[in-house]
Amino acid sequence: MPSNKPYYHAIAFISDIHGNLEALEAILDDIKRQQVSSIYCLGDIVGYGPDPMACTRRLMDLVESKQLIATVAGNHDYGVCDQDISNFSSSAKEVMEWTINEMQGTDEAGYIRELCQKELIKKIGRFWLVHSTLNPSPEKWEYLKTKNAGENFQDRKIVFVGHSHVPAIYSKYSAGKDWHPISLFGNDGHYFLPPAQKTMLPRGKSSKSYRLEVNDPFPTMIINAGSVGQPRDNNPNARYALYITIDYKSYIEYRQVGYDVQKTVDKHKKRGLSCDERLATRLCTGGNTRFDSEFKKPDWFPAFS
Ligand SMILES: [Mn+2]
Repeated sequence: MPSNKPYYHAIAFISDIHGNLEALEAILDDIKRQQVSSIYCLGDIVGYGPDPMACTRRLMDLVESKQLIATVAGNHDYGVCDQDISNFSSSAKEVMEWTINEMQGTDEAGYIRELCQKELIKKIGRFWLVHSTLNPSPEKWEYLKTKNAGENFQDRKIVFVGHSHVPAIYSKYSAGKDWHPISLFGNDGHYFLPPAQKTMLPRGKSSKSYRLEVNDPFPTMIINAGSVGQPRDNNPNARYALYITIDYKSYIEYRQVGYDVQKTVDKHKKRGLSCDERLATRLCTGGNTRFDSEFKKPDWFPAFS
């Protein structure tokens, strides 16, 4: 009997989890609700956040149950492996020393190490995965900029990236004509930033922040999936992206999920590193390291000493 149900297939792209277990769990619950077939991870499982072990273990379990199909390492994962963190900012460095110590000799550290020994660019069908850039080579950990944009488009392929913690879609043939230079932080090209919701959704609630129909059947695009555990686009919700196929149409969908940020902030306070107040503030504001008239300090925000 022919079925009238449309064909539906969804792949989830998650990135920059950064040891934020509450955000990761909230995202994984939403992924379940979206009937996702497989998950790809774009790196930075650890760093900044207070739960590097639990987040790594959660991903190891997803590999075991064949839900997480591919992962590429990020620069913070690399920090755990080769322990060369001289290029890190002072807060990233402080947390990395703590993370290395926390993970020392564990199976979780072994998993991260294994990840760092694998290729930093993965090709899976029409998708390319890389944490930073294809060119210059990924281990330079550069950000997408106008000067390296051209080399990062792979003709008739979709490249998924992370690293900047800012969701964005770049298309080489945006206007169906010439390609335009792109810049992550400038305003000089054809790129799209999904609109930012500036307040946290109630815990466990989720919404679609943007859905783009992919009109070209063989598109040439770069997509930044945004950050699960430390967004930096003034939207504090946990974030990820879906690639959805419904019948003959494909869509890129950005999703945002509210999570128990208070719990994560309390873990920062408990950890007591000198950068923890700054990092906790960042989680509440969606990237800013201080509260102001736009991003007010929540009344539950603890006093850090
Ligand atoms: Mn990162």
